[in-house]
Amino acid sequence: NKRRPIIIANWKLNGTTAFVSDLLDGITEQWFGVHQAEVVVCPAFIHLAQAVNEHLAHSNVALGAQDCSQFEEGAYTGDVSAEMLHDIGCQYVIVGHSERRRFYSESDAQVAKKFDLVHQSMMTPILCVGETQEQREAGKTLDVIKRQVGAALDYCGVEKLARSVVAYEPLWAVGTGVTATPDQAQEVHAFIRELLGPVGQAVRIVYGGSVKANNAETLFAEPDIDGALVGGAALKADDFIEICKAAE
Ligand code: G2H
Repeated sequence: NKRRPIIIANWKLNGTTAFVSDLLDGITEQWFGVHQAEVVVCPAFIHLAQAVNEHLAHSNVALGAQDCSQFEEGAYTGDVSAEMLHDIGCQYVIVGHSERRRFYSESDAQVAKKFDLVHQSMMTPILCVGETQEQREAGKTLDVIKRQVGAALDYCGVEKLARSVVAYEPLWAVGTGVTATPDQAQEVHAFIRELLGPVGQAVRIVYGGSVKANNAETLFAEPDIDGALVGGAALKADDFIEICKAAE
């Protein structure tokens, strides 16, 4: 396929300014070894400006945020809008991460609004979908995926999906050390591509959930896995760069 691989680092709730400097130094120093994959880093909101100013302004590493407000602006204390993220230099925003859905009860409708606002602000959303262990065991995996992708499709239309990244993150594999097998992931990735119809061929669908340097290559060998959303293993530059190289 002709889709360019994309590897996204989701740093979650980690780091200090010193940690962010060291990690970005490590990534940019080893960057010459990554030839093909597009690489995105998603620090916490408060470290975004630092990442742009100290490191990313002069590199090919793209910047993403881990979330954004479902509102455009106004009296929503604590929120950060898509427009603010664009203004500071973000190109990507993760929406609907399983941790947002799980710990903050984000609904499909809220995720769809965020997805739309990211587009309106000229950035690319990374739409996360995935089933729980119970849903998988009950044979409901594809129904759940269809509902989650369908919410964004119904609200925003297929043209916006065509200009997005989708991340499949089975909840039972997120931060647990258990990775979906390449077959399990491939089945869901192919299903998502099918849901998107003809435009699906151009959409990058990445896998997330305990991706490590030692399992990345077999995942990326699957025809519908176009990269990864990496949490824990993205907190060390060496490990993260290994994963980026595995996508070449
Ligand atoms: C899934 C993933 C990145 P981890 O949340 O979003 O994290 O690689 O630690 O499972």
